[in-house]
Amino acid sequence: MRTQVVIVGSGPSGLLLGQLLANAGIDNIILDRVDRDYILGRIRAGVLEVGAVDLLDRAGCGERMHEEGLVHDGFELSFLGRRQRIDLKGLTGTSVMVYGQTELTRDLMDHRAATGGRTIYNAANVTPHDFDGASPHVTYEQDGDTHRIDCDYIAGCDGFHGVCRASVEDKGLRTYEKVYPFGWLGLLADVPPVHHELVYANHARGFALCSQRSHTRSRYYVQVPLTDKVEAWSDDAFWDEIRRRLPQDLAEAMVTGPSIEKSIAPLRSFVAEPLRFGRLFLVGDAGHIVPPTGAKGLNLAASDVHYLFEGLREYYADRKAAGLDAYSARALSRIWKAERFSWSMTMLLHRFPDDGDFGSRVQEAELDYLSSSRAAQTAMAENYVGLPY
Ligand code: RFL
Ligand code: PHB
Repeated sequence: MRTQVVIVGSGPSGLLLGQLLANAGIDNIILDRVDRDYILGRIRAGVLEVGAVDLLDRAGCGERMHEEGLVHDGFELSFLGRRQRIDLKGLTGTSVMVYGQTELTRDLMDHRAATGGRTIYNAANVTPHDFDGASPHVTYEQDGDTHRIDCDYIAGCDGFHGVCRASVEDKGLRTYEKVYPFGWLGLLADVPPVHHELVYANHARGFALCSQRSHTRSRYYVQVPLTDKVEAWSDDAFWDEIRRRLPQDLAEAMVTGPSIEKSIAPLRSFVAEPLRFGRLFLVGDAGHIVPPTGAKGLNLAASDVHYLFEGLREYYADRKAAGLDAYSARALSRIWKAERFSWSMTMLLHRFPDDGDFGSRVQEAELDYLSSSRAAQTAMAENYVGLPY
């Protein structure tokens, strides 16, 4: 087989890139090691920046998001029993869109299927070859046969545990990493959200987040030790714990119900540099991870896709490589700012076992300062709604 761009990974970055390329007349094939239902079973992000919303529109896949997504003009911080609203719209003129990654992925998959895009699921042992030489190609195995796809470029959209970054580890890749000493236990339930906006809670028992997917579906999280096992958390234990971490009025208003999904995710900050090795590009989680506190993971995947798509489009339209040459530096400049923001939100809102009471008091002072300073709120709001592409 031959195509212009092989995309490894059928998550949000691979699908978004594939659709933008297809719309621009650039042929591409997506390979994933698992199948569509497995990918759609993963419950992940829920907040889209305006840049990600625009990109989904440009891909031609934004219709359901605009119908069913919820536009949020602000969010709340809670601490010491108090609640402080961050007025995103008032401070920045911009809002965010609450729309689940699962739904966005489904929209992209359906559109790709309807427009005849080629996706190969259950492709085993996907391997990129000769991307620093003259004949880049990707091999994979399926039904006992090995297949080969020749191409011009390879987009590594295969997530944190993918093969693309692994294949450049001995080629001058540099990595930066911070692992946090706790995880998030998340619960999804068909109950109305406790509040119409998201609430991020700093509490002596640990962080909590009240998020949502719709007016009837809620997504809640609590900080837990990494040693906790999800099987040991009953739904009742979860509901009791999150209520303890919220101000009394919210705790009393919370509607509980059986979970649809429950899982524990570790928190990590990670950046790989550079993001280009010859004709191979790293995109989204393949190149970087943020802790979910700032809701930036999916949004960074979208900005990477934007930069890479612009480079590829320019290359195929005008045979100019300037955009592709600039991809790594442009993407990393935005990535590091989102890394900084996600790290600072994580440090502000979680209990760190080694930081003791001093750490808690410093957090409280910062939250108190935020409550009284429009400048501090503006800085937080600007980063939360997303820095410009
Ligand atoms: P994805 O979504 O991980 O998709 C990668 C795809 O590549 C496939 N793949 C391979 N295919 C072929 N060969 C291989 N060797 C392959 N290895 C992997 C995988 O099957 C998969 O389909 O990466 P992408 O597209 O870059 O998208 C990034 C986002 O998914 C990610 O940034 C966010 O979901 C991060 N994230 C969250 N972000 C938020 O903003 N808010 C959240 O609440 C939030 N929760 C989460 C998350 C990420 C999690 N992970 C990665 C464990 C919760 C979890 C559990
Ligand atoms: C979510 O709804 O899953 C979500 C929202 C905001 C975050 C993290 C996760 O910061």
